[in-house]
Amino acid sequence: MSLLYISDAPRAAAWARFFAEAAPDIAFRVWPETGDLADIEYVVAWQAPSGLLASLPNLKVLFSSGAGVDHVDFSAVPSGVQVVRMVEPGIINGMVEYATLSVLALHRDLLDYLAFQASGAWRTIEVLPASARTVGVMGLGVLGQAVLERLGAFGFRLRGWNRSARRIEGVETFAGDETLHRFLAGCDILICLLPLTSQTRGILGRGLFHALPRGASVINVGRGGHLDQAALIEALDAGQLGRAILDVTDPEPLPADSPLWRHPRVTLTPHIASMTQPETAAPRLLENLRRHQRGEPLRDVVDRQRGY
Ligand code: OXD
Repeated sequence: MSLLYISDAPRAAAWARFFAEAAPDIAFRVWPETGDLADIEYVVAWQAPSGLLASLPNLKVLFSSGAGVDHVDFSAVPSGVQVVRMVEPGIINGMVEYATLSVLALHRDLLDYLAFQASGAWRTIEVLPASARTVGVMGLGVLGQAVLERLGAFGFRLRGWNRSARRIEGVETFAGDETLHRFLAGCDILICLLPLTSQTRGILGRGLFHALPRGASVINVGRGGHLDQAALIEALDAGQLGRAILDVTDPEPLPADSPLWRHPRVTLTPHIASMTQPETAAPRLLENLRRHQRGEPLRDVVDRQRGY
């Protein structure tokens, strides 16, 4: 029985070291050194080379090496194969750090102060307590909940929106499309942590921006496909939105001629908010794989119908 790992060489080396020590019974293969294709029961990949999965007669589980699975072509994954998202402490901590960094930068007007400094201006903006601001998170999965928990420690008022109902202590939660505008109406800072599906594509668009209080800011750490870029620029230029912090764009990398690069109220980072960390991801994946071997249900399985 073997596991095929598909990624870059430095990551592969870290994963291989872990498996050699913690699971010597599993043959750890690194693409393209597959060994006998019939031996492969597990694949770990961001994107498997086209046609590969169908050529593995005994494949049982495809583990995504990232939290999102919108890049997976489900039509190329044989129907009996389960797909599992990567949910591991390294990804969660990275996202909590990035969301906290962004919310505090907006809350404490850091981006304005960087601009004041660049123009040599000694200017102050009234300092508000965290309790005067409401932060709303769209998408209340593991990442969204971890972000809310950390932000709560600063004293922000918290809201969350999710397709299905969730109860989270200290957070005013909303469920389903019919509550979206009520949720948005109270958010000074909005964080998008939704999965990208046909229902959420373009959700950060004109209607949503106008449902936010005037001057609200948006942080997108979901996917570039959630955002209507033209609507964002229009809302920023009209003053409807204060600022946008974007870690993801569509396409990636962002083309050099995109107006987002130079917009004075857009802050961009190149999809680095959070990354799978081999030290924490490999043990987590092995634990899940062992569950599968024992015939127990896998954790973090993707519902193909829903797409997340
Ligand atoms: C992920 C990502 O899905 O890095 O893990 O975006």
